[in-house]
Amino acid sequence: MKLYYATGACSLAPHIALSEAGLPFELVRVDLGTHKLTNGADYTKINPKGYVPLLELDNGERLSEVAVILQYIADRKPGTLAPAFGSMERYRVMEWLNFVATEIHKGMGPLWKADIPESVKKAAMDALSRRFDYVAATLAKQPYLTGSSFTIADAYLFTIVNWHNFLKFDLARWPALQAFQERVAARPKVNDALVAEHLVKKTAAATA
Ligand SMILES: N[C@@H](CCC(=O)N[C@@H](CS)C(=O)NCC(=O)O)C(=O)O
Repeated sequence: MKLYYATGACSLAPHIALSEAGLPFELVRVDLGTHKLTNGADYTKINPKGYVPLLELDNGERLSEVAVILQYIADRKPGTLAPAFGSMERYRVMEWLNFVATEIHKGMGPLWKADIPESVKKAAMDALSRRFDYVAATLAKQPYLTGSSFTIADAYLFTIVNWHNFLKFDLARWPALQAFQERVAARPKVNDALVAEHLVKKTAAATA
């Protein structure tokens, strides 16, 4: 499989899932400023949506949308990163995936834009803070979103909340969320993905 990605973007979530699942994959970097690959190819010819992530299967078929790609990856290794399709536990993971996609990922959009008035950014951050309150209350009771096991929903949440490093907002207001970020970052396979995207240096734990 080939994962089209941009450094630190939401494509980090499927990158983490591929790494955690132990599946063979190739990374193809996309410059989101020019929509070109490093070899100069036009990415919009590969994905007309223009955005990352995109997963290219070995048969050449292409799959987009973070929450769907994550489930495709999880289902290649049943029982590791998501419960069985059709089970109530799976619907809980899907409920979180949709929440992260629509309430957190897309809720963060205005914070990235330089040409948006401060009042709009403040309203976006206020809404986001209420979502973080909800997530943090869950994570105060259990290590991962759906309980004691790491799932694709955690990979997605971690990826999006990691943007606080670029957007410079403080997570200290949500200690359980801050602890979650540290817990996920310490997973050796997550560290591998972060290192591959040059977001962190390799840790001693990850080399063990
Ligand atoms: N609905 C899409 C959203 C993906 C998305 O927002 N990708 C961003 C990076 S995190 C992107 O590539 N933006 C550049 C663009 O839209 O041209 C999904 O779930 O995959």
